[in-house]
Amino acid sequence: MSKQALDEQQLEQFHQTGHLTVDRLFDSQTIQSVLDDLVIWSRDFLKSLSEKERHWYVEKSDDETNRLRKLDNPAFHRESFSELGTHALLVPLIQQLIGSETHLFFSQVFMKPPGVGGPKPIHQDNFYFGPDDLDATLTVWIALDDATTSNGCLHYCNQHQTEVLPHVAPKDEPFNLQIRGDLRNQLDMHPFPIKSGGISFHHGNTPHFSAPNLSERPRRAVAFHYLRNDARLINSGLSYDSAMKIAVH
Ligand SMILES: O=C(O)CCC(=O)C(=O)O
Repeated sequence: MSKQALDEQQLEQFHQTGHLTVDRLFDSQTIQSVLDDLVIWSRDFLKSLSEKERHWYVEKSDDETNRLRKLDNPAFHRESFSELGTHALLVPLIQQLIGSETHLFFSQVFMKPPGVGGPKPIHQDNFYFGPDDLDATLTVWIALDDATTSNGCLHYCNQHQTEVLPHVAPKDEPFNLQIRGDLRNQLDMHPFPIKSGGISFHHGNTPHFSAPNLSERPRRAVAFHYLRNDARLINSGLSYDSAMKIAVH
């Protein structure tokens, strides 16, 4: 395994735009073993859900199969994901972007089943996390399938944001926090397609969204969220269980 480092141009791009795409960091064998585990976990998880939980985790659709929209804390629950989030190819890049002493505090698998995978509205992760230092969080989004403009790749604003903007959520969808309408209309958003095994890094202040999956192909991805060890989440929109922290070396 040859170690990689981000070059000056990549670091500059991250600091200017708030995001950076790195193609094919992980090979197809590594990604396939994560996907195999995801299929098993998803099946078991769907069976275990109560009616109330289904509202949070399952896409609205008439199709009774394969409708899970997300899974929380994969890095805590599944070894395949904790290995990916602390992988020797990834850790040096995280350290270059936010510092050498960090931990993984939360992770999520985002799934967009073909045809029914819904949008993730425009938001800044730091609104959810509420860190005391806005530069201390980093999201590492790894494409498990090719993410394209038709199956719901991420869209980013290319202008680094120094502030966290006000967010609102629809009454029946507290998980869908989004930047207030008048403010989101001023943001210039662009799609960033990425192949399976590629990584999209984003700063916690970077506005991003994903569109619905209108294609016949799944779009699955895992997002790992890291925090510098000297920072604290003091004003979080959701609660994060500190017992689920994973050290990153
Ligand atoms: O994968 C998606 O559709 C949304 C991802 C996201 O919002 C995030 O990683 O912060």
